[in-house]
Amino acid sequence: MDEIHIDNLKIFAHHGVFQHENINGQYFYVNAVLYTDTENAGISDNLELSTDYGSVCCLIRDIMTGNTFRLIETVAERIATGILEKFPLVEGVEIEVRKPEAPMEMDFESVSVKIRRSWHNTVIAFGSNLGDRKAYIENAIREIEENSAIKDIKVSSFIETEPYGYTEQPDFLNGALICRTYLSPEKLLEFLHTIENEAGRTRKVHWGARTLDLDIIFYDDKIIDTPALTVPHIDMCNRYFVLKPVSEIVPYYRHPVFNMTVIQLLERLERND
Ligand code: PH2
Ligand code: MG
Ligand code: MG
Repeated sequence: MDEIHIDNLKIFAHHGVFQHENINGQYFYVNAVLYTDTENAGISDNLELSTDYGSVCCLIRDIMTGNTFRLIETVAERIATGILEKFPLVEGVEIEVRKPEAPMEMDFESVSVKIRRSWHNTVIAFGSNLGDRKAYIENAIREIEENSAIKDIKVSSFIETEPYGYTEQPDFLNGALICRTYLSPEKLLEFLHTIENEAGRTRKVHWGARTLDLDIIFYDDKIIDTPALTVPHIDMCNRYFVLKPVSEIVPYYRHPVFNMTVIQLLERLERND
């Protein structure tokens, strides 16, 4: 990916853990790398097809002077997500915030934080088999759409499916969506859990009936195996109610473990049934 660099943008601001820092202020220096494809702009010589570094510098200044944060971690986080939200051609950013006048009675050049944030593709499956199933799902999609950390959402059609696994429960309404997010898988999962909880989801019976279930199916081509999260979804290859809607929106998304596309996984499942 091509890069646009902003080096040592000097800004007077009031961030810090100590009160005297918040009152007196000090100079901060910001380094930014914008990961973006510059080929179209380079060929056409048209700024509209690139990202104006001047506008990015103004945004950095406004975030730094319009807020007082305790941590340079927060300064960096807000700059990174601010740029990703405001400049659609920027795929990722690296932000370094330096503080050469940090209040320490020692000889040092500067202290700094450097973070990387970028847009990721993620596929989320949803299901409901209690109450107004369509309303629970539509409300969840609305909440996902309203989150500024998520963009480019494409939703499948909804399908009626018989319960899989524990079969003594009502039929499901299922579907899937693909979107882009700068949330980490863990933060995305937290966000999906808050939507499930707002839908009155209880977790008494494992695999029991539920007002709303939101599962992360894919996150880029990442493989995650932690107690809290397994990505790709552990049982997706055996689930028609996942593969069918996912195949409708991203038939050629490739499962990073089995190295098969969604459409191939669906055909394999239908052959074996
Ligand atoms: N979800 C389950 C278990 N079984 N069956 C159908 N048809 N649809 C689901 O979403 C579903 C299921 C656990 O999440
Ligand atoms: Mg599930
Ligand atoms: Mg779940």
